[in-house]
Amino acid sequence: MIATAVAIAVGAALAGCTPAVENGATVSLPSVVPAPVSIESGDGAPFALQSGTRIAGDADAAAALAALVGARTGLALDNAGGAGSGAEIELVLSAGGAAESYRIVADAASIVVTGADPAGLFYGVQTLGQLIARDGESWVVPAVAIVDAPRFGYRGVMLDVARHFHTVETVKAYIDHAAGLKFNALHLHLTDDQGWRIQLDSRPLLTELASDTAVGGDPGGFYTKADYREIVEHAASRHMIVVPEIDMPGHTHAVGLAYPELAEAPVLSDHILEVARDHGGGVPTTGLPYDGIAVGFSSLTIHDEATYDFVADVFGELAAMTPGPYLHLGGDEALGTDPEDFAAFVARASEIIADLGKTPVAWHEAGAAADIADSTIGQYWGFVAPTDGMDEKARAFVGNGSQLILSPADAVYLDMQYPSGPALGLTWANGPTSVERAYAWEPALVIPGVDEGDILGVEAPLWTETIRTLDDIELMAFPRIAAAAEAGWSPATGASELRTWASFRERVGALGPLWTALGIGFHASDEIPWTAE
Ligand code: TNX
Repeated sequence: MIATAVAIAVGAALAGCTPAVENGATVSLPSVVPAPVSIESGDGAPFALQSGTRIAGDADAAAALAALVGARTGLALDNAGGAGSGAEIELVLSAGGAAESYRIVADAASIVVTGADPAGLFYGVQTLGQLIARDGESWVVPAVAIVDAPRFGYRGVMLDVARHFHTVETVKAYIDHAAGLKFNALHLHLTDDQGWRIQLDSRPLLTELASDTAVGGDPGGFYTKADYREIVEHAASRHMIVVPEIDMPGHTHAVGLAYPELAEAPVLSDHILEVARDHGGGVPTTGLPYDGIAVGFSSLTIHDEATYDFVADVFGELAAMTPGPYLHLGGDEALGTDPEDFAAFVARASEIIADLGKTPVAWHEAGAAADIADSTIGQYWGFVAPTDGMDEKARAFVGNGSQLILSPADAVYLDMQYPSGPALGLTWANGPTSVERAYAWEPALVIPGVDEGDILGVEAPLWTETIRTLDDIELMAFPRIAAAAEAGWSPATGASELRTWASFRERVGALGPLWTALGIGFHASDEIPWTAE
C-alpha cells in the first residue's frame, strides 16, 4: 500500500505538504517538525476526518488526539469507545521499540498510531496533528507511513522565572506548546539575584523576604508547593519532567535578603558598574532587592558550614518534590567567587545532590571543579564555535564519565533578539539570532572530542530579563524553538535529506495554521514561507 516518497500523487495536492527532492524529481511530503526518522507518502487517497470519526485505544492518547483535532478543525471525534473494534483511528501501545518511539500508518480506510510507550504514543498523536490538512471543504490526513524515534533522550526547554516571574498558567501553556514539538524536559530557573521563586518549608524567609520584586521594578511572585506540584503534574501529563534549578554560588543576591549571613557583599567590578550605567537597575546593594540585569556580582559564603546546611535543606526539599531524576545547581557566571572557592563549593553541592539519589546538573563552568560529583551532567552554553576555553570545561564532564546537555547560546538561546522582529531580547550571543542560525548547527560537531554518545541532549533556554508575558515568551520561542526540537529529536545533519534549512523552513511554514489554531503567538519571521491554511 505504501509507495516510496517518489510515488506521491495525492500528497502533492494537499496543503501542508512541502517539496523534497527524490531521484532528481521534486515530490511533496507531509510537513513534520521535528523531522521524523522516515516518512513515506502512500499512493492512495487520504483519510477523511469527520465529526464522529471513532478513535479506539489508549484513553489518554485518544483524549489528546480529540483535543488536537478539535482545536485544528473544529471537528468532534468520538473518543468514547475505548478499545472497541471497528474504529477508524487506532492508538496502540506495543512494547519493544525504542523509548518514546512510534509509527503511523494512514490510508483512506484507517489510521493506526503505534507507540512503544505512552510517551511514544503521545508523540505519534502530535505528529498526526501536524499531518491534518485542508482538502477543499474537508479535513484529511494524507496516506503516509512514518517510523520515528528520538536521537537524544533529553530534549529540554528552560524558562527563567526569576528575572521575571511567570504564572502557573503561563508555564502550563508553554509546556503544552513545547510538548507538541516532542520536548520532554522543562528546566525551571527558579532563583537568581532578582528573586527566589519557590516556597520551601525549611527556609520560609526565602519567599517571605526575597520574592516580591523582578527586573525593572516589575512585580515578583513565587510558586507555592501546591503550584509546583501542579506544574510537575501538568508536565507529566505531557510526558515532560521538571528540572528545577537553584543557581549557586553566584546569582544569589536574593538569598542575602532572607539569610544575610549566607551571602557575601556584592563584588562591584567595572563591568557591573557599566551595566548599571547603561541598563539602569542601580548598583547591587546588600540587603536591598536588585532589579537590574547585571550578572556575576553575588556569592554565597563558601567557608561557612551554615552554607552547606542551606544547600542540603534546599535540595533535600526539592528532591522530595521533584519526581524527575535531575536537580540543577547552576554554577554559571560565579564571578564574585574566588575560583578555588568555586571549585570547592561545586564539589560539595554536587555531592549533596548525588547523595539525595538525584543526578546533579550544572552549567559548564562547573567542569573546572576537579572534585565535582562524577555523575554531574554539564550544560554547555558557549557558542556553536567554542571560545574562551568553554569547550574544555564542558569536556571535563565527559572525562568524568558523564554527559552534556548542549545549549549553544548563539543558536538556541531563545532570549536573543531576532534580526528583525519584536523589540525584545538581548544580543550578547554573537548579535541577533535568525531562525536559520538557530537551525544551522549539528550537536555532535560543537565540542571537539564530544561525540554522539557523550551528549544527553539539547536544551533551548529562555532568559527573561526583557520577557514579561506569555505573548513575549511565545514570540521569542516560536519558530526558533522548532530548530532546537529538530536538533534534539531528528537524525543528525547529513543523515536525512530532511535535515536541511531549505526543508526545515518549508516544514515550519506549514505549521503556521496549526500554531494559530492552538493559540501560539509565534513571530511570523520573514525567513519562513508561512502557509495560509
Ligand atoms: C547568561 S548563560 C546567563 C544568564 C542570563 C543570560 C541572558 C547562563 C548560564 N547565564 O544569567 O540571563 O545570559 O541571555
